Amino acid sequence: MVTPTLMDPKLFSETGALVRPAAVFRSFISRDPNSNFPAEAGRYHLYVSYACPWASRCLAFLNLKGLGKAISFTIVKSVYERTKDTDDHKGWVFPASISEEDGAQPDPLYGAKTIRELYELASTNYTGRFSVPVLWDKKLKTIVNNESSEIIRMFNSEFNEIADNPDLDLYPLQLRAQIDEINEWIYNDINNGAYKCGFAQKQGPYDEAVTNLFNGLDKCEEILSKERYLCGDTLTEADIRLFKTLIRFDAVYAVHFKCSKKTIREYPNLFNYTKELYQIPGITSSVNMEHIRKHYYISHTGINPFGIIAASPDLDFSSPHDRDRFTK
Ligand SMILES: N[C@@H](CCC(=O)N[C@@H](CS)C(=O)NCC(=O)O)C(=O)O
Repeated sequence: MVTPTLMDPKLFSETGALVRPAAVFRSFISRDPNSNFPAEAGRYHLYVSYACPWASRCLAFLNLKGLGKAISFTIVKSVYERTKDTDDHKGWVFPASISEEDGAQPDPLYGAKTIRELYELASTNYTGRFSVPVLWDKKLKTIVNNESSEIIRMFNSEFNEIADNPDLDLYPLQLRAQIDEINEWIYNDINNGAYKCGFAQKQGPYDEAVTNLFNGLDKCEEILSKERYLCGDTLTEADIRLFKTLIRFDAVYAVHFKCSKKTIREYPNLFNYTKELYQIPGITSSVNMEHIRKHYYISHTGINPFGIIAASPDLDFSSPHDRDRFTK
């Protein structure tokens, strides 16, 4: 059986709207040493793509929390390739050597050629998507979790005894309700909203998605005109989640996904906020614009059949931003 990708017709409702399937591996790593998956240095490995907004937010958390020594990671190649000779599935693959593509690395654990192989190693009867991120347990040789919203929570709170940056809390108790509420509409209207625009198969669902997307961005612009971050003066998980969409927006989503009403650089607060977040070192190193641009324009053959990579706008996210104006 060939596992679906986002281009698969089964992932669309009868109205032609994209319906993103839920991740399958949902175990939790815990700080409790007696749990099934205790937080231990050297035990877990993160497989990610720089191109994928969901996977690369895990990498940002790993960097920000200072977990680089405790949790190893590997970056896949930017563009989907055939994953088996015997069927037509295309998905994430590893390079054969470190020199094949800048930023991508061979699988150091099993010499796997594809992410699919890892799913098949973890489960013999798996029928879901072969998606990244994959949080792998080297000891039990299995996937702990492949849902980024849960992986970032584990990185935030469960590894503090071995993290270099244990005091950074991106999901603080007093802001949890507010973060959850913001995440909900930002995910639906903006993070996944851009995908709903890009993969819509009928005009109606596209029109609805693009309206909701720009209403959502207008709402963020309004919040960020009054506050430094989405939840006030504290950087939180909600900001990292929004950032991963904003950094892709002008170079990819505006063109490739037809998110064309406005660019992020036309929103003064959103643009300066994107620059501020980009300039935080753990976030900078989670962004690779080459992988991002190549992935979307070349891998999504259903919406860009000739694989032409659109010219990049002239954007410098390293240039000065104005967000210090909120410093008290
Ligand atoms: N629920 C997942 C979604 C991850 C996801 O959709 N990843 C995409 C890349 S952006 C993927 O790996 N797709 C491969 C496929 O569909 O075959 C998460 O947030 O972790």
